[in-house]
Amino acid sequence: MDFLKTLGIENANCGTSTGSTWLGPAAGDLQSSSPADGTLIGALSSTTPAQYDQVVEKAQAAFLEWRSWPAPRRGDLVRQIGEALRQHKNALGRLVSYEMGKSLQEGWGEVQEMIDICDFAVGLSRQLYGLTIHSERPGHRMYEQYHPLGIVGIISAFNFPVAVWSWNAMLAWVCGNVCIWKPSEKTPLCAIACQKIISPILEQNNAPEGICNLISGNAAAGEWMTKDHRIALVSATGSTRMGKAVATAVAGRLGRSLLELGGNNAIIISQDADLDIAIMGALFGAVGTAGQRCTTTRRLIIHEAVYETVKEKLKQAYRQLRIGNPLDPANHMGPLIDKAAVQSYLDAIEKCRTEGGTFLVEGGILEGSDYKSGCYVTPCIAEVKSSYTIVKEETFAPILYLLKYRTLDEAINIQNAVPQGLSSSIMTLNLREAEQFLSCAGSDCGIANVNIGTSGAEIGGAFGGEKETGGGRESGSDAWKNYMRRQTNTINYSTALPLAQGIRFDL
Ligand code: UN1
Repeated sequence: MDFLKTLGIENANCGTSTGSTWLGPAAGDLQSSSPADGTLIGALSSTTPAQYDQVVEKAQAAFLEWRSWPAPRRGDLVRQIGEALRQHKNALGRLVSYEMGKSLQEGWGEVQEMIDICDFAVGLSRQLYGLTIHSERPGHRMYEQYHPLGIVGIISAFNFPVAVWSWNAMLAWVCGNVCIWKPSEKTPLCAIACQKIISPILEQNNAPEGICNLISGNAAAGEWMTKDHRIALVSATGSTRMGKAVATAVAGRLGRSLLELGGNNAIIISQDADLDIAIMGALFGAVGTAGQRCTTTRRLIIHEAVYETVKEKLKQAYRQLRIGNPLDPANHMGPLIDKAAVQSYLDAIEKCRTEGGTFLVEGGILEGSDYKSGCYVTPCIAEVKSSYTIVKEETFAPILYLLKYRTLDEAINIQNAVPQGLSSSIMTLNLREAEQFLSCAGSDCGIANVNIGTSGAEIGGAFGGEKETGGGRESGSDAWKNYMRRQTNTINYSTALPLAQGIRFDL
């Protein structure tokens, strides 16, 4: 595993860092195994409560200096991080693939997503625009400006072990914040690798120690941040259950949270669809990342006129899938993250069958020497009714549900009739259908696409969703505003003091 050496993490044993400094001693209590082959890749140490306090204090001190750096200078540091990520794209992409289990193509894609957000953030560092507003009073001027918040706590999930952190961190930094990252305990080495890539750049630029912090451990380490009034914003990615706990704790102290939670994404396939595009979009959406993206396609809502044809084409396409070691570029799909995920997949299949679902492509655990980690499963397809409870749940696994519709109104109702609201698509060449889907009476999701699948969003758009997806927006567009506080300024350059609303207050 030459990439472990290239990234300097063969002997990673610390899990807490304030930038270039690693806080010991190393306990080795947190272990990371590859779902690809079951190998123990490394052991590191969970952050202790005392170390957490040290990190927060460093971060607070660093903020006082960092916020006064001109934003374009902060952007230049992010530009250098983007350059370093380009140099490490191969090795870091391999580590993502090995520690998380996604295909190598997707591992590299994830690092590319980090590079893209760096470029985006560099441009932003020369913008961060506010508005000017006309005052009702003579000789007065109004404007609004944006200031950094302070410490941004980032809780990230195993499925995008590096990219989603970078969406948050790169924007937070150019905005003048400092970050504390608590990665998933299932993918800690990816986080350590990022810290090691970035720390020489921090040193070369004399950036204050404490702008780029890492803490490690299980959910408890994340909870410290949600309850800590010193953490101005907690940005959390993960399940709806986790998000509700974060939202409640942060709201209890009137802090800010930014949530990117579960999805239950559907593609509507109309009778006017280009079926080749529809099948490829559905295939990547459903089996890419082994169904472990928040944007994974979980439901296909298919017009009755093309239902049988789509079924046949899907069956054929699924037969051609290659499942195996994610580092082998010939494979489309790797393992699930761990055995608990395999169990959830089996439970969902069982539940679907009990509710009356019929399986068009059967699921199951793959066995044999290539699959010795026990985490490899077969992607499956079931015909269901939208009333089934399992169809309303997000199971982080490659299970695709098929539903039939007659009118577009009915299809849109089915698509919206789940608690989650992240991503959605329609496959149609019919302009009227596409526009109805995109109208306010159409999809209720944060992302709505035409003739592309539900997953694989570009970083330039705001990313996030409605309802139980949490309502947050990260990455592109004006998502940067989440990382800043807005200040309205009114300046009087006249020789009088007129009051707003014409109020008289004379002596
Ligand atoms: C996630 O699964 O948490 O749109 C993020 C996509 C990726 C990001 C997914 N760009 O599928």
